[in-house]
Amino acid sequence: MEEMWGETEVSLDALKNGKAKFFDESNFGMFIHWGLFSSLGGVWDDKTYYGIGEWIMNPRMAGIPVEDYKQNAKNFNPTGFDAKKIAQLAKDAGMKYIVITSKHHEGFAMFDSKVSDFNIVDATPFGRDPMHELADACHDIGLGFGFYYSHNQDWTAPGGTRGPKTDENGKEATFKDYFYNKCKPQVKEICTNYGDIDFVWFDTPGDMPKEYVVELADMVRELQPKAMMCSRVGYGLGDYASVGDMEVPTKRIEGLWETCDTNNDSWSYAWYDNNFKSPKVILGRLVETVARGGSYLFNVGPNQLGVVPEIGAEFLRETGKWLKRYPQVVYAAGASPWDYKLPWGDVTTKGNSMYLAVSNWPTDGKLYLPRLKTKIKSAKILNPEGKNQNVEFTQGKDNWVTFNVPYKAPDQLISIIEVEVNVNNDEGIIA
Ligand code: H79
Repeated sequence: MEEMWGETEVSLDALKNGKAKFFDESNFGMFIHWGLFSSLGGVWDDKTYYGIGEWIMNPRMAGIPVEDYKQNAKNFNPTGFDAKKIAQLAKDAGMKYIVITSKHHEGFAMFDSKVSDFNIVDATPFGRDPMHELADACHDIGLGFGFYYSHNQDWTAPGGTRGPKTDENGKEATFKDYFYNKCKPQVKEICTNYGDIDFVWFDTPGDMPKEYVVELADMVRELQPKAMMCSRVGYGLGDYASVGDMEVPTKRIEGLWETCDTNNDSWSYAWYDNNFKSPKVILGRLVETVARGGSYLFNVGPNQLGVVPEIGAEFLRETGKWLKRYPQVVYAAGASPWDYKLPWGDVTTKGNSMYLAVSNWPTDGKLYLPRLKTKIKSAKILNPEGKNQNVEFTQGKDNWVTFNVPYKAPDQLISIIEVEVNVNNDEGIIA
């Protein structure tokens, strides 16, 4: 976990007071990066900039002047945006919640803001509040919902980190000006106007002064007591830790945490970015994250019309079909008894069961488990049609287990062998 993403220390209150239960058991959510940058799709002035699309304004990419960037809002008319369809996609994918960018570093509010008119309702021909539509769609369909908000960086607001150093009148602007004129009042809006929200996802606290972070976090707690706050708020004030962008940790991490990953290489839509993760890769990374003890927040980037690119959407639906076959492997599942990934895949647990999620099915009919400290009662290949198949095994003196498995992988994506053991996994390490 890298420092730049903010703190990884979190308080344990959320677990103690029970508000973490939904997050803890979900294990799979949808992240959505959508903003004014989506209208550019990686292109400025007829030139394509490779990288993460939402950073196009930055000097290391196109270096777009603030005024030019703001003018572009006139061209943003995402008439294809359909909140219900996106919520349905998340549901079909087997995701349990959605977190969407209400304002990214560019400073453009994707919601109806009375605080700054650089927002989707006032500055574009679109004139709708898509955050409202999505919040409602999630509530209706039974998904959790939350907002991403870039609280420190704001590249277009006077005084925001990496933003203009003066205001419209040429007067010097400080971070304090930005904080009280825009950041705090906008966070108040997203925490007031969209009903109960489940997540508030801040990002890149950098060296934002602690007093402001505390003030912001206190306000969120007061307005949305049930919302889970991501550790990237800074100074250890979050409810759950967020590890580095696109990082699936290689070692077990205790406590509540989440990894955020994206469906291709960019977070926001970029026309050239077709490097979509296949259902097998998505599922592999999801299972690996759960096996290390965490939750997987998987991103899609709707385009200039507000539509999720179809290849990514289709891959998510396939992912969801697998999760319907083996829901027990992911939802409310615990970490692997092993601290690391195994050669053929990974392991999740629940009660007296271990789920061996086999991505690389062995070609020689033998699957090994290293040093298991408890006796195995039974092992079976899970079959979605209900025809589970018992698996023969031997448990050697050195506690290595050998399973005799068929030569052909039972599932084209990831096959599951359920292993019943004597010890309840929730009560202690068994490997
Ligand atoms: O919202 C996503 C990213 O935009 C955000 N976090 C995730 C969830 C993020 N904020 N900061 N960073 C990521 C660090 C980004 C650094 C870089 Fe770059 C952006 C490296 C490559 C692109 C700036 C532009 C430095 C080189 C080019």
